[in-house]
Amino acid sequence: MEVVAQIVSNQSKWNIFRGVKWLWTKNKPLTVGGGVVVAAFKIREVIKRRQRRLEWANAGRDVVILHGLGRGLYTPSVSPYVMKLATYLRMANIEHKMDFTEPLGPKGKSPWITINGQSMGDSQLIMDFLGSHFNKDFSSHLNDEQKAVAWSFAVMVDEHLAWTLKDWRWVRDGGRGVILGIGLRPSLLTWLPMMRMSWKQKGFMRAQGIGRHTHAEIESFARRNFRALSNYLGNKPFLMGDEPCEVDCSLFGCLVQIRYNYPGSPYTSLLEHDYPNLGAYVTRMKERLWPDWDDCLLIPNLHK
Ligand SMILES: N[C@@H](CCC(=O)N[C@@H](CS)C(=O)NCC(=O)O)C(=O)O
Repeated sequence: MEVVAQIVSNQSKWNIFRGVKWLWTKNKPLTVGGGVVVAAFKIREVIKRRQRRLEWANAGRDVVILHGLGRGLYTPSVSPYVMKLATYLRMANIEHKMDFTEPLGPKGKSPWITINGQSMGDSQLIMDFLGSHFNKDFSSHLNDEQKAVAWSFAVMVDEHLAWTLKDWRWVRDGGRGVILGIGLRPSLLTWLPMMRMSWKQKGFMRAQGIGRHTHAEIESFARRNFRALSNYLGNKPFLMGDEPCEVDCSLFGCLVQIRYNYPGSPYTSLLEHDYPNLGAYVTRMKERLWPDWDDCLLIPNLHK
């Protein structure tokens, strides 16, 4: 996937270079003027980045800054992985602040964190790190077999279900749900970056493998995941029993996107009608860990 991202970014750099070369042959003063403006913007951005880093480094001992993508109108973030980590921070009662100014971190992905001046990427690695740093283990009461099940479900949700859902979000829906979710109106101005993002995601999905299947095949995988999750959850309040644990953060992060940010998708009704225990689970997790949900939205309390 890194290779695809590299090709995409090299391609756009090459296009910019060709554009500048063309402008230089047509109008040199305009090219120089444009260059000065771009340089001024870049320098301003570098200064701002430095200031932000300094601010994050001084946030306080052991205060986590969670950097994430897309504060939404309906969910605190439109990213399942950001919701996963934000939910974990709440479950572990770790002091944290959200930041949406620099969503992509050291691994070029969202979320990432800054803690005590150090940055770190990947929701799972971050959770593992925070768990040992703050001495939190929500799965300690599980036996080895249950731990194996919990880990398998976490991997299924993060590395399979989430990818099947990307097919709806970025390919079938072309990013429309995301545009609406972050409070923008579908227009030429919003469609162009979304088309670029959608194209980029298609490349990732092809490299991962899921993007080589038909929509129907991908949807059947997703439905199989939902069935397995619903069957395993049964009448339990949380996936592994009476109390939420780490795997619930992954599951909630994914399912909550379906409930709020997948308008028109076949998955929304699946959650509410076919597997109502999963729908009730989302509500339960939200009430338990996000009592201030409405305050965390892009426009606080808009839907109250
Ligand atoms: N394994 C990573 C996955 C993170 C991920 O894929 N994040 C998406 C947002 S939902 C992202 O950063 N997408 C931007 C991109 O791929 O360029 C994690 O768990 O943190």
